[in-house]
Amino acid sequence: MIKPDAVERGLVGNILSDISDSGFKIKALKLTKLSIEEAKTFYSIHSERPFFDELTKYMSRSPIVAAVLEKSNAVLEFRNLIGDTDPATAKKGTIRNKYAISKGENSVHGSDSDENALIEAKFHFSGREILL
Ligand code: DAT
Ligand code: MG
Repeated sequence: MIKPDAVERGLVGNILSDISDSGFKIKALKLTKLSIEEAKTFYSIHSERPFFDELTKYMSRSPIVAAVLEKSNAVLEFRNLIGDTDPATAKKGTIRNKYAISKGENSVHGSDSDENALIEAKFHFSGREILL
């Protein structure tokens, strides 16, 4: 996902360009908006964390861009491209280093496993919206 802070600042083109330049193929793509309930479902793994309320309010405040990306070793490769959760420690040249505002408003989401990538792809897209 390209998160609200980045969509709000007109960074969708820059971020998709970084993603393509890093060799990812786009298999599904849409601009949409999460309701507070959808944000709570998407981030349910973090429901007991102190930042959950802040996180779900932020993720539902304005549009996001959802995408399914393909590359060999995609989960790890994408996490390398986006960098650490906190832009202050994200490596130079990573998307979060370049664009993120803070640990909370960090511009992009990446799945943390192949299993969760499939769950998250199905959360955002119907079968016919994902190109095989
Ligand atoms: P990541 O997005 O790098 O996988 P995560 O899964 O630990 O990070 O947390 C999910 C999101 O929750 C993260 O992108 C931003 C928010 N978040 C995490 N830790 C936070 C904190 N200490 N304060 C505020 N927001 C936080
Ligand atoms: Mg995570």
